[in-house]
Amino acid sequence: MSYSELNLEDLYLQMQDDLYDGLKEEIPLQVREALERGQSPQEILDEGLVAGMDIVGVDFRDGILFVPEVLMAANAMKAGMEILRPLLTETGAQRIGKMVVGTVKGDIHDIGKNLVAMMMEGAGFEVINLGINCDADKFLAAIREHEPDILGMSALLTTTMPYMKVVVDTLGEEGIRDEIYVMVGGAPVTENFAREVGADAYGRDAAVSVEIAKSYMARKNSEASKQLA
Ligand code: B1M
Repeated sequence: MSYSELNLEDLYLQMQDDLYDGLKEEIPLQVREALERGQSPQEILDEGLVAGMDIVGVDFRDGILFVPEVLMAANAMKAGMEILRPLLTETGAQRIGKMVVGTVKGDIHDIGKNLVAMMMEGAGFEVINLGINCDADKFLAAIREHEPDILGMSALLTTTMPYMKVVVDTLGEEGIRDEIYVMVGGAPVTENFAREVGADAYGRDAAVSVEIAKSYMARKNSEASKQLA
């Protein structure tokens, strides 16, 4: 189908509908159409892909959709994100820091975490994306190997979010907690919860996470230059 005849509002509604129906061949066509009309990647994410996934989330919660359908919707969303990936990651921004990011143990949700990773890359961070179901040992090994400035953890389930504390505590036991800035995020995570698990910051969404990470790097660099002076 050609989407050029739809007005912008209908194009986004179609994108939401097709994401809901898991039509992963259609989503990239619609994303390209929106880009051709001058829409920014952020607008396409917010108005089309994330808005569609929000509807999926509500119907999943209410027992109208089940895991197989939600998985198809997730794959359709990923197909759209693949079109946006180069636009979000290749901005030519100067390297400003390094981040290790992963979804915690027991949790396989990765769409939001991948979005955070892409936007961090676009802002100039080198990102080591550990994937899903990461235990404390995996985070620890990656921190030792890559020596990042920031550790990002994602959790989408109320049953897996407490694992963030296990990771933070492990960093403490290993004596490296003070060497790394810990950010946590994911739908059930809150500012209070972030404090409770001993994280340094809560990233409400990908854009906010990027801003928090950038201001942390600015503080870190200015402290380092004060010490040199
Ligand atoms: Co899941 N699931 N799911 N699921 N799923 C939720 C999370 C749920 C809220 C749905 C619901 O009931 N309404 C519910 C959790 C309820 C709860 O814990 N209270 C739920 C459930 C119950 C489950 C299963 C247990 C279902 C079952 O098997 N019976 C199961 C668990 C599997 C497991 O992990 N062990 C399950 C499985 C799945 C799928 C595999 C089918 C699929 C995941 C596919 C994938 O990710 N590859 C899936 C999906 C897609 C969802 C919903 C519908 C959508 C999640 C999503 O991708 N959102 C979700 C409903 C919802 O969240 N409302 C749901 C879009 C994404 C862009 O947003 O991930 O929030 P989000 O990320 C945002 C911010 O949160 C933030 O920035 C992102 C971008 O702005 N952020 C960070 C995220 N991580 C960050 C890290 C940071 C900073 C910011 O670090 C610095």
